[in-house]
Amino acid sequence: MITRRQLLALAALPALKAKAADYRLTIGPISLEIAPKTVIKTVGYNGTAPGPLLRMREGQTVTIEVVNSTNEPEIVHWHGLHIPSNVDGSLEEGTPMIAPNGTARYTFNASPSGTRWYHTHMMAMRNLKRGAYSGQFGFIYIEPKSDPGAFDQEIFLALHEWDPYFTTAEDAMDVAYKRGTINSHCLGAGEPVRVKRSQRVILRILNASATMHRRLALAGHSFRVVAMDGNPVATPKAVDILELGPAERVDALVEMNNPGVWILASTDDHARRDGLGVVFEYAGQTGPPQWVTPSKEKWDYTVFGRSGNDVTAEKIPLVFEKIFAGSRWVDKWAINGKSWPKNEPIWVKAGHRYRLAFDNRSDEDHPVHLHRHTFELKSIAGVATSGVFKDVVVVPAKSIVEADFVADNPGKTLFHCHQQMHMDYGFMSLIEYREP
Ligand SMILES: [Cu+2]
Repeated sequence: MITRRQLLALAALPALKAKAADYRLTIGPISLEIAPKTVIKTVGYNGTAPGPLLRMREGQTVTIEVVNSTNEPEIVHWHGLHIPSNVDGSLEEGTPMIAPNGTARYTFNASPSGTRWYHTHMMAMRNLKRGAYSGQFGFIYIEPKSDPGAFDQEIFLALHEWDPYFTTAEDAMDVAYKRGTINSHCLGAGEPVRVKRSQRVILRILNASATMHRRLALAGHSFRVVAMDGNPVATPKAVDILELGPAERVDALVEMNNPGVWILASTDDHARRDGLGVVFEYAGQTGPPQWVTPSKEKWDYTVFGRSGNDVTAEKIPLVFEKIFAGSRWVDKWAINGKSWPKNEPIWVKAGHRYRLAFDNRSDEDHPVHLHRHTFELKSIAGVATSGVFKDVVVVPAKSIVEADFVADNPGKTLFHCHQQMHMDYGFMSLIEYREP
């Protein structure tokens, strides 16, 4: 006979058992043959790079189990999601690190919809095998509740470079790379993207570079930009060139109306020769892939927005400056005169709207990233705009960009430059919510 007490205990058992993870990522050493006889040895997710595409539905509660099979501490950041600090994947916000050979579980609500991604959030400093220099990156796509989009084929393309090395070309230390890939192969080494005439193809492009800004063209075609950093833009527009700083994403529709074998690649000749490209092949077409020298079209975020800006917000000035650390040494970076971790947090109040005024006084462009929130571009070098929502924005050298965000996700929030060397050397600050 089973007692009532035993019966209750049995009934409670399934509830006690942890929910099975929806996704599992294993961080471990990988060998990636990016071109014949060119094997990159790095660290990646599930044996490859990019890691698996994690597709989820908007609003779905997802659990991701991450196994760290390396001998180094690791952490995974879910880039572009509005999730709590303890699962966002940043040590600075208080997410626990994953111990060497340890396991972590991240449970969160998949939001907002669109092209997101995941990547390691470790510092690399002078170790070019760590952080964003490694193969630890992959796409997340969060399906919107409505509007599945009108397209015939969906292609995810991630840009990355390999074999990084230090250079001292311009006085201070910088990083350069021997090879580049789109997805896991150099231009011409992998399978082409196969398309058919009259198809509408959506390209979801991610610049997963640790440090490089990229311009891309697809010979014989133009891109209709429909979303940036996963968020639909106010004014979708056709352009010849896409420009993406580190961590930026662009979703672009391409009308396959020009049969042939074409190259989508970096507009930079060196980068293209080093492999940063991929072939697009129409069904039934053969011959060597064609490249066409692209136009010099200027990249301008504001063309995808609405002109003008009629909202007001409390201004937070953020001045970016380079601190020369000496010849043949890595420069340091400061926000409002102080480098991480010596700077005070930026204090905000829940529910308030803030205008981040990025004042870049340095001679380099910076892809600055706000965790756990989305901002709306409000002005680019004096030109007022609205309707472009992002989580990374490139602030060009010697210029001012303004972006608004609503403090609607309490908890420690990291703000930093996504250029790995800039982040590692001081270009970082925490935003914290003041108690009401
Ligand atoms: Cu930077």
